[in-house]
Amino acid sequence: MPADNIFLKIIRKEIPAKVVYEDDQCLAFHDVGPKAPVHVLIIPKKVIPTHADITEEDAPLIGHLHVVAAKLAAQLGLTDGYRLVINSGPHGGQTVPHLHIHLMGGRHFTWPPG
Ligand code: DGP
Repeated sequence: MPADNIFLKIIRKEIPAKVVYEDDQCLAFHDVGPKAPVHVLIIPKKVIPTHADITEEDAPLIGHLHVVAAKLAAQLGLTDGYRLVINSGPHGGQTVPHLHIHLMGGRHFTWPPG
């Protein structure tokens, strides 16, 4: 059994979150420490610790997360664009060991990232 973490607790409603979308496959909620005017996290309900743990059978689920991201971006008014980020593992800067897509917008982002 994988180690528990804060996002699994949010999925189980054991701790609160500002949820903006939920279905049987995923949950989306505002990041507790937003790095942009809009900063939402989209997470699968399936336990997938990191991007590196994705397998072929997860392809429809991962696609669904991106469809949800695009719909949320539109609903949240990000008509000038947005940035999706997936941090994976220590070098990727991942701090919560449950796969998540950062959806950020409402300001201009630079490249390369830090
Ligand atoms: P990452 O560094 O890619 O693993 O991003 C984890 C994000 O999760 C980070 O931007 C802060 C956010 N976060 C951590 N704990 C909580 C929490 O309890 N609630 C919410 N809403 N966001 C959290």
